[in-house]
Amino acid sequence: MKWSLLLAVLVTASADRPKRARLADDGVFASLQPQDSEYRELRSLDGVWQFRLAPRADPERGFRGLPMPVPSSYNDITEHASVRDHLGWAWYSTEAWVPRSWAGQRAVLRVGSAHYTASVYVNGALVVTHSGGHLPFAADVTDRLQPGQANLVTVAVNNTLTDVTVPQGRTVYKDNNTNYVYPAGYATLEYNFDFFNYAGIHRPVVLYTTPPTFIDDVVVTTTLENDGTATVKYHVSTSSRLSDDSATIEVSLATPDGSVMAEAAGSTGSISVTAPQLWWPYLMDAQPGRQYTLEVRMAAASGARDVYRQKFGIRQFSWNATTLAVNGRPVYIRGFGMHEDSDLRGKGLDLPLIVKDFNLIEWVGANCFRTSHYPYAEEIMDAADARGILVIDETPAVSLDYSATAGDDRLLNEHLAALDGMIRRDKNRPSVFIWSLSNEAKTSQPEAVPYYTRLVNYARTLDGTRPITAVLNTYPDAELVAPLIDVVCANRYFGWYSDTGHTEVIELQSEHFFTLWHETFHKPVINSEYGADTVAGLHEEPTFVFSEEYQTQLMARNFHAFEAMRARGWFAGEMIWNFADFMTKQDTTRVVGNRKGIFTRQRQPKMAAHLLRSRYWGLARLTDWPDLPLPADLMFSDSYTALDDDQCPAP
Ligand code: BDP
Repeated sequence: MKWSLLLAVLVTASADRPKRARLADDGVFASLQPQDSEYRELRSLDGVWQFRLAPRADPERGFRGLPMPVPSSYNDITEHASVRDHLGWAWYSTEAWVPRSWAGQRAVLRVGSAHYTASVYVNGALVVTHSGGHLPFAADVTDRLQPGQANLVTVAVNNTLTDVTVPQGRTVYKDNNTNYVYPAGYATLEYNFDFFNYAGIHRPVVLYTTPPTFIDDVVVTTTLENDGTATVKYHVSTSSRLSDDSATIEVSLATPDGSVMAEAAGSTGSISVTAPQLWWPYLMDAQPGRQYTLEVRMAAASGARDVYRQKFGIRQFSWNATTLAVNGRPVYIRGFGMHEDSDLRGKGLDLPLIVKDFNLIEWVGANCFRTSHYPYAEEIMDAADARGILVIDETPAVSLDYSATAGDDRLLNEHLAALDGMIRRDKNRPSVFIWSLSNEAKTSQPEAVPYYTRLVNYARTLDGTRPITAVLNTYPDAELVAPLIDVVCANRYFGWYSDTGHTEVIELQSEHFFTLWHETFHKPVINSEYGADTVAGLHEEPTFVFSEEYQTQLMARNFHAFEAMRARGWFAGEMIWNFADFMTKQDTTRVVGNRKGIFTRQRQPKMAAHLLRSRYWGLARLTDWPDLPLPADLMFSDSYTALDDDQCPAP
């Protein structure tokens, strides 16, 4: 490893460190997922990179060279609390061999995500800066890469959060505290959101080629017609490094089993599909997640050729004041709030974990999750598309307080950029059902109205085919943003954060609260979070907080209310918090993380998982598929879909 070159980068970096640049300024469009094709070559740079932390007081000096896996959060990989709790810049580097055959091609370096601010250098030259974790960014590195030799790739990431990052946080300097004594310059990062601020290169890093003139973006939308056919509309954009190269486009459409059924020419077009094989959610059809492929072929006057294969599903979402529907059939959400989180890798991409999580989602019989509280990896979204799991796709705007930035648009601009990146990245995904603008922002403050008006309008200009939500934790009488959105998602922890220990009030309170949401705003209402921290293996009967019995009892009480409201037609779904236990900052209210998982952090079921499984399968049978055979090993009957007082007696 050329440490001398890395140190040179470290030294120049402080001078040349970007202030803050939008992707459009110095990056390239990163929304098309990189793929190999007959005209493109994709190389993974994942592996063990060299890693150094920069001391906060002296960011030019890296120290402590360590091996570090990419992708992964760096926090839990070493034995040092100073790495776990590091605040500021961290430097990664690796060498990437580039074959001679890449000469004459356009080359792109793409980072799936890095948290929070990142600066990327190739052979010591800055090629792109990006702020915001959870979304991809890329740079055209054609002029920086040296084909036929090893190239030094350096990525600096900084986990510092401020009042104008999304999410927000702040560096608190404590050495002038009058009550406690601290070392000089002592500071910590403080934030209000309830998950660990993991940092590092979280998703794959790739180098890929395209021809000099290339396919830059593909947008596909589908509508179902009254005569049973479907219309597939597409739009292809191309770009060129050459000054005046013109390109022509041809497309062919392949069915889910791979047979080509239609051809068309032109960068914009519309294809009619008879007897479409619709994309359905899991347990709504025997074959959920069916996807077509639009093969896009480009031929340029210069002789350049490019091919990109875009998957999509033929399906249509609709919504009104009470109901959400897929392909004209009402859908009731049986879901989860989740996190990208696991032992050792933190928020780093982990394929065994992804496949296991989807196996568990299917095992439980869920049909939806929310990407709480940030857009998830493309590999997770691919699995949702393929397995028919609906997704509420959420920006990283968790617990925002925009009143702190009144009169300053930087926070809104950062939020808009994240929304833009998320919608552009995920627009073609059949699984993405609802766009969520934020989680638990201060939506009863007057500043919320102009702020959210901008967000909602922007989201609607990018995509008019899906409803919009913002996940709320206010009360209906104080809420100001709900009139702007299509679906009310509300979080509320009856029997946990209020009336702790008293499950007997849940049914009454839940029914009252969610009914008020519907009566006030006349929109479909989803309970987007409810739950209880539960230490796996802790048992208490009669129930006591933190025991497995308490979690299941709290759920059963909620199910009573959900059933009553579901019968009224406007209650559109339930999403338990959380799929699995997850890490948080150290806190007196968290016993090594948030324990509201139905599964442990290692993905083993708590008692609650079996209960939820019986409810979700029972619901699937009631709402979507009357003859659905229930799994033979289901532990309970599907009684929680048809509760009566004997099954859940009052105390
Ligand atoms: C909700 C938040 C979520 C938390 C949860 C909890 O949306 O991020 O983890 O509370 O306290 O308010 O468990």
